[in-house]
Amino acid sequence: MKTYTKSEFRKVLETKLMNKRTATLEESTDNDIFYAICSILKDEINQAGVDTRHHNIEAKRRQINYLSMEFLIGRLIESNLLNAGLLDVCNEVLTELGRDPKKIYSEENDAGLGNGGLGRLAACFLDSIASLGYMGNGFGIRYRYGLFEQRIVNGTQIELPDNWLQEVYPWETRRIEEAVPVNFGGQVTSEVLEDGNLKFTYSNQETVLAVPYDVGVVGYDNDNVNQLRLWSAELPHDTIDHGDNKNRLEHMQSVERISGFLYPDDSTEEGRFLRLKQQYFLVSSTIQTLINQFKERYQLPVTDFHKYHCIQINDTHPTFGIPELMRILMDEEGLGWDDAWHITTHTFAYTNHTIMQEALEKWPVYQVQNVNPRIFMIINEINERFCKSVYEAHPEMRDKIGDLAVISNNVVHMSKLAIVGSFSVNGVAALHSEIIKDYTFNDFYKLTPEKFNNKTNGITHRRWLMTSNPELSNLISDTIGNNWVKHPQELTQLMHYYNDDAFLDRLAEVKLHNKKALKEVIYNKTGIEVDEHSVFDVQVKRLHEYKRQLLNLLRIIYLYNEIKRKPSIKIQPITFIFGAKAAPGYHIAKEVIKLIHAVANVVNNDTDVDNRIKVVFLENYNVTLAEDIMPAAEISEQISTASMEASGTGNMKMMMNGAITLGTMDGANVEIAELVGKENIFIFGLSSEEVINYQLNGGYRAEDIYKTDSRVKNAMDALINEQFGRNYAFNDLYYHVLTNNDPYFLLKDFNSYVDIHLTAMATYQDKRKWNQMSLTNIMKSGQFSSDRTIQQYATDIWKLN
Ligand code: 26Q
Repeated sequence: MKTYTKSEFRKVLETKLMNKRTATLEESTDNDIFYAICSILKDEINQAGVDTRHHNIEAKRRQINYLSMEFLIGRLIESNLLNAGLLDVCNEVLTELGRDPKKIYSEENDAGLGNGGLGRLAACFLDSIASLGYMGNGFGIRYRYGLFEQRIVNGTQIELPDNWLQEVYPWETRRIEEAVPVNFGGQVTSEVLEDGNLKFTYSNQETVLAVPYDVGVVGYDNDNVNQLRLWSAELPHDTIDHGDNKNRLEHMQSVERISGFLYPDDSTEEGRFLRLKQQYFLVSSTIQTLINQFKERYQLPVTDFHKYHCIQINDTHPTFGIPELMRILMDEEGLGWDDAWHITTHTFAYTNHTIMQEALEKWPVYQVQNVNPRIFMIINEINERFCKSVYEAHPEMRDKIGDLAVISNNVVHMSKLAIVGSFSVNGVAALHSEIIKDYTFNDFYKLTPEKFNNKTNGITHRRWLMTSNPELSNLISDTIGNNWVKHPQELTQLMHYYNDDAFLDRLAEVKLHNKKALKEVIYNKTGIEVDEHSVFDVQVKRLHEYKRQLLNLLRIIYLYNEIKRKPSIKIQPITFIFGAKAAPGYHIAKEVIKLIHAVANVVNNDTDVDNRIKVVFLENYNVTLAEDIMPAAEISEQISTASMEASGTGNMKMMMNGAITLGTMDGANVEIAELVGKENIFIFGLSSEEVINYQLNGGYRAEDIYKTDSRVKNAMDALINEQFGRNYAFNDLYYHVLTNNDPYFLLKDFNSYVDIHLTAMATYQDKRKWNQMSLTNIMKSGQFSSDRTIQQYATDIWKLN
């Protein structure tokens, strides 16, 4: 991509302002300048994107296609500037013009097309795929409304629509000429042809037009530009409505609802027909496109498709891609079942992100039939052939066929379909991948052990260190040079500074600087004044029972009551920072948000506490807010019930920014602990084995702990004794824990949590030691760059090398 001197950049900026916004530099608003910069970038991205495409087609490169219902990409301006090599020059020019670059970049709306970890992972992966120079495109949905905007009113979560497209989205290009029809519903009939084969005909289907909007994905310093293709649903122009205009308008609206909004639910199975339609909409439009492009661009027979394509499905949400590819290969390309099945099962690879039974997707047969009856027929056939093959080839597994079946009790089990139709099944952290093999999908593992593998998640260090924490990034480069930028594992070079007091002091200064910046953010958003010298203890993630924000609160309540008991007690000042959205229908999660606010209200204003503890809830936690929080974190709360968090990625973001993890041996925490060593992490609580054993044996007796342990009882009783709210405000939480026998082991882990917290606070008193721990975490975090993760996918699964 082009490089610019400062004067060149200033000049092109002026030209863009004039042409696009009819404004001079002097009179232009931040918004004008933002769009002008985007336009400069987009010219570069478009050119490099075309060159990339030509080169890829010419070389007939093998490609990875990442299908995901979520892409939580956040703002793109800084990461695009960085990757295009223009961030420094742009910052300098803006500063010289007397403009604040940060303010200008904050003109961009977050593209919040995801719920949490899974969607953000997809975004990090795209960045790494492009930055490693691979040919790999993302496919998702251009939701008109992204994940809801959270407001807190009187301590209660209110959901507002996320109107991210209100202003022009500068990064997308609509490509109506590449729109494809997606067919829903209707009937299927079959006839026997002369050659004995069956021909299927569809009738009465509803056709929806899938219109692509492409967003360039810029690789770091390599001129490689891939695409994120987001599909939008429209009524085909030639649709005839037998009726009046009002009818047509309603029809149009019902079609556009398909890409209308992202389902804000990652906890419970939402039996919603529209969500299912969205899933088919994504895979049908994408796979039609891949087949068409392959034939057109590579001029090869469709039977070679799998030699040039891998399709990675991000959890089971795009699993209908498997029967959809079968449908296209058989009904449209005329292949027989066996050839189509060979191609399909050599194309798809499935990533699992959860082992929680209630989060494994299951759809009633009639709903799948309604979405597309031909797709259901194919799933049914896949199931029958699969069960038959187990019966014949694995007599020892015959009594397991009922558990293995893709369809049982009139329900389609998406994970089973995904496993049967894929050549690779991976978990997202070492522990999680073992649990999948040993428990969740153990029967499948016995049948096809070679499919199962681990790919521990990662995060892009370009966004989560270089652009979000420039102070730390610069300190690192000043110290060890900038080799680490392209080889993040080289961060280990920092180990030579482990005993360098001057360096450790600078590290501490950077943290303090970032804490002051977050203090500002907190004050502006909440009016709460926090002490930048207090420990910043952070738990930011979706609100879920298994993530145990409630355990964090019970610990805060315990500390508070200790202070009340003896106000003169010596304690390390702490700021507890929360950020979390709750699914709108998730009552208990919303109660926890209320409790956070109730506790904050009491603790922050109690004169006995004397500002030594502050509790802060930052509303509308999203990617942009995370970029302010991560650099300032000192303690990273990763306290899920062991075995339940598949990986976690916030843990990696905070580690990379020098926070110390305080957590359970769950998900990727296990690998963090292994890397940094026991001395550089605070681990507590039950092990995953212990949790699973309790679960297999009907749980433990929560009542007993509650009755016999006074620390537990005191903390729990605060929920019902009106300490934090009148009229039994938190009865629901209290009874939810006790009458359900505490399925997330809050009470069981409470004491070890309180104890490890005290250990951490004692450790904090030794500043030098703490800085060394922080340094150790930073220097080992290169392992969690998504570049490492993508390298492993590319080599082991996608075979791109
Ligand atoms: C399914 C059906 C209907 C409606 C919604 C859903 C749905 C939506 C989103 C189910 C699950 C999700 C999201 C799951 C998720 O974010 N999982 C997280 O993935 C991360 C990346 O691998 C892990 O680090 C986290 O541990 C895991 O919880």
